[in-house]
Amino acid sequence: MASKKKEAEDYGSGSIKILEGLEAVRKRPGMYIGTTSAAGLHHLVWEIVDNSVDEAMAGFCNRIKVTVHPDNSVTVEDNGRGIPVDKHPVKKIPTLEVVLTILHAGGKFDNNAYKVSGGLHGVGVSVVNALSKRLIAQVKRDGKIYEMQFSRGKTTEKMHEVGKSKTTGTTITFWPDEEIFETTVFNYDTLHDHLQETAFLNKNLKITLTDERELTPRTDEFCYSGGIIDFVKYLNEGKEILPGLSKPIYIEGTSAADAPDEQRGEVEVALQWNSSYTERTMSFANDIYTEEGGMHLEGFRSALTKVINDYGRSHNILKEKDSNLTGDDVREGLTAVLSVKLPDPQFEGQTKAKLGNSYMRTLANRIVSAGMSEYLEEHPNQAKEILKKASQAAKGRLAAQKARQATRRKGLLESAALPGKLADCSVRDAEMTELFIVEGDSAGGSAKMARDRSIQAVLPLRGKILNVERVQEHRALSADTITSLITAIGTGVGPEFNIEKARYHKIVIMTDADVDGAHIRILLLTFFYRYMRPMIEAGYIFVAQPPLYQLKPKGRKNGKYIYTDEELALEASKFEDSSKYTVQRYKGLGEMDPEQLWSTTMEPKNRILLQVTIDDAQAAERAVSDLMGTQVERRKDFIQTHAKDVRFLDI
Ligand code: 0RA
Repeated sequence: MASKKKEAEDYGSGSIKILEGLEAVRKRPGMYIGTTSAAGLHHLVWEIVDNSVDEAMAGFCNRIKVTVHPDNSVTVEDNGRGIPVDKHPVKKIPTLEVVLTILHAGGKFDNNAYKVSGGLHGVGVSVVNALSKRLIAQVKRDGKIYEMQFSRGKTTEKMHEVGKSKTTGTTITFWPDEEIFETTVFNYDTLHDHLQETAFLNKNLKITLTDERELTPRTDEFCYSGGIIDFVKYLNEGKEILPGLSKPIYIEGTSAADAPDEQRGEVEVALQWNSSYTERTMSFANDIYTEEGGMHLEGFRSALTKVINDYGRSHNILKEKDSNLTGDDVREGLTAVLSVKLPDPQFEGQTKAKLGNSYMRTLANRIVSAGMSEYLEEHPNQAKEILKKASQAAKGRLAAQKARQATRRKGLLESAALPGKLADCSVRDAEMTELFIVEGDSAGGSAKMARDRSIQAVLPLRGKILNVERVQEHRALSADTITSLITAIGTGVGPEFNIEKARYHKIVIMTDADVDGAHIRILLLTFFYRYMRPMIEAGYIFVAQPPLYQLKPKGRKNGKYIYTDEELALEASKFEDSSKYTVQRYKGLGEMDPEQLWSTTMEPKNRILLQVTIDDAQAAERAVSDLMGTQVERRKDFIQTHAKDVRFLDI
């Protein structure tokens, strides 16, 4: 009797502590999930999925299903061992309850070497519980199905049996709390990209994503038998691969068998060069994307540079007179995925996305050096191609240096050397001024007449601008359209880039509403993305939205401007007598007179500008190279999806 009473008391005081813990999460959600914006909302899904991935890494799970339901709840189901349900030796309540209600109780129970959930965001499933207005956990284990329910972290149904099962696994369904989150609507693309990445990083793990919010549910399934090799192939899709390298190079290795626990780790990397001039290396530690790089990346890079130089020298491809290839030279056109696993990752840096464990530099360096020199020795033809590509990069680098020096010298000599076609504004305060980049001389003429010349400058571009994705820097920097753009904007590019020198804080791309206009817009965005990315990040780049139609009652001079096809359809559905209206379609900016161009597209109080942002550098980078590929569809996609994301009413 006495001992039973004691147990009940323990349980009681324990629960109070539990509630205090989860109450803290609700009071300061930002401390646990970073933000309560859309990013924080999706974080809830990553938290649960990471736990399932840990089961997979430990070898007990090979399938994860994520489902978004019509009421914006999410179910994550896995076929792992199932969260233990027996009484917790210390807390004296079911372990399932401990995992869901005690902060940081996530994975303290097993000795799985490497964990995603212990990493950057490893705040535990209990945080998801605290931030959900409702959560149901089901566990299949020991032949039975157990269930437990919660609301805002508080138990609403104690653990009980709800059925029998021959299999094992965990299923968690949660309803994010509107009291906490700015939005509770999940974004399919965000889920898609993250889960696909997780599948690439965990060979043979099958992850399905289903969206039941659509009339016909959308499903994607990700499962890659090649792991990061498939990841690299995917990143290089649509690109021209260096001859002989259609199979990515793959290198893997682990720490020595006698390494102490705190120096243990695994390194794997897949790499493949394409004919472009940009590098795309993604690095991960315990499946967490290390956007800021870190020790593992440093080790990989220094090994790659040294091994390629050594091979070039010893095989007399690099001659005595040649200087060494730089890191940038050997990485030109490289696509690589580097993935390391370690027991206790330290994440540092501004966004805590930089791996700090210094032994990882040594380990990655040793493994990549050994693997890469072996590869080069065994594949002389591929080695020759890689050296050729890097040597061309070195030549290009020297030429670009000269070209940049030339533009700088020009700038010094003729300090007012603005491009001749630029109609500049009179106000000099960049914060107030705008530069309209306009397609073609005739639209340029209209825009020059239409503008408010005190704060609006106009730069007409003749013809298509160069596709900077396809040429080396020195060629881009010697093309007229590009140099006039750079001088007009004033920031310079490359090492000389300085956003403080921007002559305008709004750069507005204004092109026709047709295919050519879309193409020019994409080329300009690519230019800004590759050469002036901080301008996008600062929110300085915009896309103008001219009207597509004018709807006029017959016999009248003025009508209503229509900006989208949806808007036109909506208007048309209200016509009582369609013969009383005419619809004029504007194909180009040139069809509008200056007055119309001003009032519909340029006048600050009426116009709609789309602000171009990069909130997801990864998606943007892929989109930019996609749209330079051959598929017109993808280009259209970029403009449509990205332009929509950045809709911005400028009043
Ligand atoms: C604690 C201990 C063990 C597994 C788990 C938690 C676990 C958590 C989640 C969350 C989602 N899916 C999960 N699967 C497992 C180890 C279990 C054991 O030793 O049997």
